[in-house]
Amino acid sequence: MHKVVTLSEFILDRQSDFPYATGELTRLLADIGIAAKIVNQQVNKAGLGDILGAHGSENVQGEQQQKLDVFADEVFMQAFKAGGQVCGIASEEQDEFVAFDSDFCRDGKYVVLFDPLDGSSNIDVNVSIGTIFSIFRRKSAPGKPAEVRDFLQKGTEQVAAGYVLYGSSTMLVYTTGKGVNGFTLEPTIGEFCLSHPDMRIPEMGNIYSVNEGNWEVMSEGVRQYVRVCRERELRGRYIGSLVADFHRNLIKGGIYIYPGITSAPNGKLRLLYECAPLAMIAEQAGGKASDGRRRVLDIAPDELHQRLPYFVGSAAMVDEAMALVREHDKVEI
Ligand code: AHM
Ligand code: MG
Repeated sequence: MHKVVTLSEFILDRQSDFPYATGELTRLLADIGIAAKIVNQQVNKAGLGDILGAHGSENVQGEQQQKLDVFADEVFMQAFKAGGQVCGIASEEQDEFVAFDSDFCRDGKYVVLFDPLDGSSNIDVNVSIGTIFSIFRRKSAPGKPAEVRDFLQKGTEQVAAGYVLYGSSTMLVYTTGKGVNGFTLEPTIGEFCLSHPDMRIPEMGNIYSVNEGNWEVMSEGVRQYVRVCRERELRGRYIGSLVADFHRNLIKGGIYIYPGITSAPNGKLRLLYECAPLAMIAEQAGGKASDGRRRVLDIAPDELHQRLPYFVGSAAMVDEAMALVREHDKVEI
């Protein structure tokens, strides 16, 4: 029998990757693993909400059923608040960043930006959803409340990034800039176990993921690339949950595209807690991520909830899409 390596063991073993590490990032990553397990438990019984509610007995506090994305937001936020390594967070669910005001948290070295439950329109129909997170070292001085500049950092500054996929099994995939590793939750022991060590995305894949319902409102460059994919008879696969589409393409090879469209020239996805963290994972696995002109990780954010067109996945596919976008969409570089 192989030795099973749990997430906590793995994180501890890797602490020495950071010569000056004091264990804070290690603890922070471990806290993310715990929050993920709590959210997973609720996600797995999402469909039971009404049944249990009707019986009235299961919700012991007699509380109203909470929306799962709000629940996930609170679970992750509380985990970061309780850990003491994080001085503030920003979340898709909250308009402004939150600076944690206890003395304990003000000393925290890190900020976390996250999308607590991405693809939430898929919750009610039992389709995979995910959590995405991005961790930066703060810019402001420790001991003071977090400031907006702590959050508006380029993707290249991320110290760690990852996602949790609540799918047919639950996985946590993360990077600290030294490759990508994936862990699968083993429900019988309640632990994430290393299942996908050193993940690499194939240079070229045969999957393209784009909402072709947007065909009429996407740019000619993107259409040209989609035509190339169709001519090659690649597989069109679009779940509508970024984490799930990204994860499949990471393993099998492929490209995910959410382009700018007429009504939303910057597309739909958010730079800081959707695009940049997955771009770090993609690059660490040998892939690429671009907004059509620029490497996503080089983009300096202007605001917390900034959106951008997104092309991510196998390096050769992203390059080819970029070449067509440059040729047909007359973008300035
Ligand atoms: P959300 O953050 O509101 O859940 O939106 C993000 C999701 C992604 O997971 C998914 O890839 C995309 O929106 C799907 O959008 P569309 O339905 O426009 O194709
Ligand atoms: Mg989202």
